[in-house]
Amino acid sequence: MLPLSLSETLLPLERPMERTLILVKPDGIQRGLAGEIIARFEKRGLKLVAMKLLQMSDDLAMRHYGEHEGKPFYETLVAYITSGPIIAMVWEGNEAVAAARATIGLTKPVDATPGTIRGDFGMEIGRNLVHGSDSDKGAEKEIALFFAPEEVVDWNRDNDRWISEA
Ligand code: IDP
Ligand code: MG
Repeated sequence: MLPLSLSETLLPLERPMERTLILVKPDGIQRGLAGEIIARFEKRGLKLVAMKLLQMSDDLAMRHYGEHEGKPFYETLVAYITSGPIIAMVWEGNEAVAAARATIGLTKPVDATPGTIRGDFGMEIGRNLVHGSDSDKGAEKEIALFFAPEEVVDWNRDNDRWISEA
């Protein structure tokens, strides 16, 4: 196979890339697992386009987890997610939502496959370390809760052609 020409390597990707919101939850930060968790997404081939450390307010937590309002675990979920600092990130890539959720593993860590973040580091559903958007539409809404448009950086990764065929 011919090597890619220089002009091809410098062309921005034409395929629309999906974005997903990832949170390292307070237990991930408290346990010193933030670097390990971030490395999983980075090594997978997702591209980091936004990141910040913050402590979520009740208001932000209720907006982020609005779909769970009324469920028995809602109040404890809001208390958990606001209990300490989190790292919020936007990762980009082909089918980024599905790729990130596969990397994260099932909601209940005991059921999560070893090799996933929750399967390697988690024991209980109420301490499952990381959040990932569950759809493209959901990701768009969630990203807007945490980041202003100008905080999401559009950049070309030099080795993209070794991660993506497009
Ligand atoms: P997900 O994080 O895998 O998308 P969701 O069903 O959207 O899972 O639930 C959001 C979060 O709510 C979970 O990650 C977990 O922290 C918490 N949660 C979900 N179900 C329960 C439960 O039954 N007990 C306690 N916490 C729960
Ligand atoms: Mg969810």
